[in-house]
Formats: sequence, C-alpha cells, structure tokens
Amino acid sequence: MTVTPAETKVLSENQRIANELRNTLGNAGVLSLNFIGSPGAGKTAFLERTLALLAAGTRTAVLTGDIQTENDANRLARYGYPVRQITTAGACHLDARMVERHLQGWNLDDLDLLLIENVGNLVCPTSFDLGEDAKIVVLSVCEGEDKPLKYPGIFRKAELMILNKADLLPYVPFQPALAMEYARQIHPGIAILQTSAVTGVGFEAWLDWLGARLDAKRAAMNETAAAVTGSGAATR
Ligand SMILES: Nc1nc2c(ncn2[C@@H]2O[C@H](COP(=O)(O)OP(=O)(O)O)[C@@H](O)[C@H]2O)c(=O)[nH]1
Ligand SMILES: [Mg+2]
Repeated sequence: MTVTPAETKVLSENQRIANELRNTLGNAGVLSLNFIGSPGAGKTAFLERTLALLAAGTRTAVLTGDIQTENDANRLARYGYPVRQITTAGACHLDARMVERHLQGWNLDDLDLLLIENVGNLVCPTSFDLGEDAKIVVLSVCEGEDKPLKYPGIFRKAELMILNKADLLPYVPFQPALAMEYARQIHPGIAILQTSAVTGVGFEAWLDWLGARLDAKRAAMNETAAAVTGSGAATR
C-alpha cells in the first residue's frame, strides 16, 4: 500500500497526539484497550458482558465509536459505568484527537480501565494509534477463517484475538483451528481466546487476561511512584 504525503502528515500528527495520550493515561495508571473488528463481530456485545462481569471496584469507562447513532453507547450505559459515544460522521476509524476530546471532563486518576470500541472495520482503525496499551481484534465465526491472511495488519498489531460467537460453531462450517493457525502465521505470539458474548463461554479466561493486565499496570504505576519517591529521598 502506498501512503501519500498528505496521509503521512495525518498519521504523524495522530502519532504525536497518541504519544501524549499514552503518557497521560500511563501517568494516571489507566489500562487502555482498543477493540477492533468488522461490523457485527460482536464488539459491543462482548463489552456488555465484560461490564456485567467486571470485578467490583474496577473503575472503568467506555468510549464507543460509530459512523452514526448513539445505539452502542445506549447499550453499554446500562451497566452503570461512564460511557461516551464518538460519532465520526463518516470516518471509518477513531483517531487519537477524538479520544482525547471525549476523555475531557473525566478524572483519569479515578479510572483503572478504559475500553475503546473502534468503528467496525478491519483496515482503517489499524493505522491509527489511540495511545492504547493493547489492540484487541474481535473476529466472529461467521466471517471466514482466512480473515487473518486477508487483513494481516490488524492481526499483526493485536496482542489478543477474540474469536467470538463460539456458540454458533455447531451451525457454521467455520474451522476455528484453521483461523487460529492463520492468525499465528501472521503473528506467532498472538494470544487467542474463543468466546461467546451470548452464553458467556470463554469469559473466565478473558477476565483472567484482563486481570493480569490490570495487575501489571498497577505494578508499573507503583514502581514509578517508588522510583520518584526514592530519587526524591536521594536528592534530599
Ligand atoms: N450468537 C451470537 N451472537 C452474537 C455474539 N456476539 C454478538 N452477537 C450478535 O451479533 C450481532 C452484532 O453484535 P454487536 O455487538 O452489535 O457487534 P459490533 O458491530 O461488533 O459491535 C448482534 O445481533 C449480537 O446479538 C455471540 O457471541 N454469539
Ligand atoms: Mg458495536
């Protein structure tokens, strides 16, 4: 794919804002996850079940992106966490500026976790860093095993692949082993979880993954605080 000079400028400006966002979120100890997948893969349903199951005391906020409508925000708001819809009015992806703007007014020090549902698309959102700690690709068993080969960019960048709608496996000819093999061809280290946002299958493993990431974020935050205190003491 060739990138025009105008696109390079847009991407480098996005990167600048994303780097600032990553710093700001990191300083506040917020784990930020960017969910990317086709329209209908089940991103919102996955996040809904996640919010329903989150450990008490996990201070969470959600941003959800779509070209039009507040539908997903309305679905996600039922779980009692702060939610904001980002409507992109035509753009096929979220960018770092949109995230920065929609975080305004939220005290990041009061948050542990920021869940970002990107606009449904396997291509465009891949190029736009949102300052997240990890990208998570959501693929459903209705979409074909070869998606990792056709859209390698997002599978290369994602730390975790959620293979959603596992409850439909008895009814579709989709071969999960093949989809996982293709994903690992593109990204050998990718973590993979099979889930169903309808039955809850796989959510225990997902919450373990999430819990480990939240613990790691907390530990990094404590280490930074200890280092700052330590260096302060050393200079006294
Ligand atoms: N059978 C089944 N349907 C699902 C699952 N997850 C989502 N869906 C359905 O798939 C459709 C699209 O889900 P949605 O969450 O809106 O997808 P999004 O566009 O990726 O946010 C809805 O009708 C959901 O009820 C799942 O795990 N199993
Ligand atoms: Mg959605």
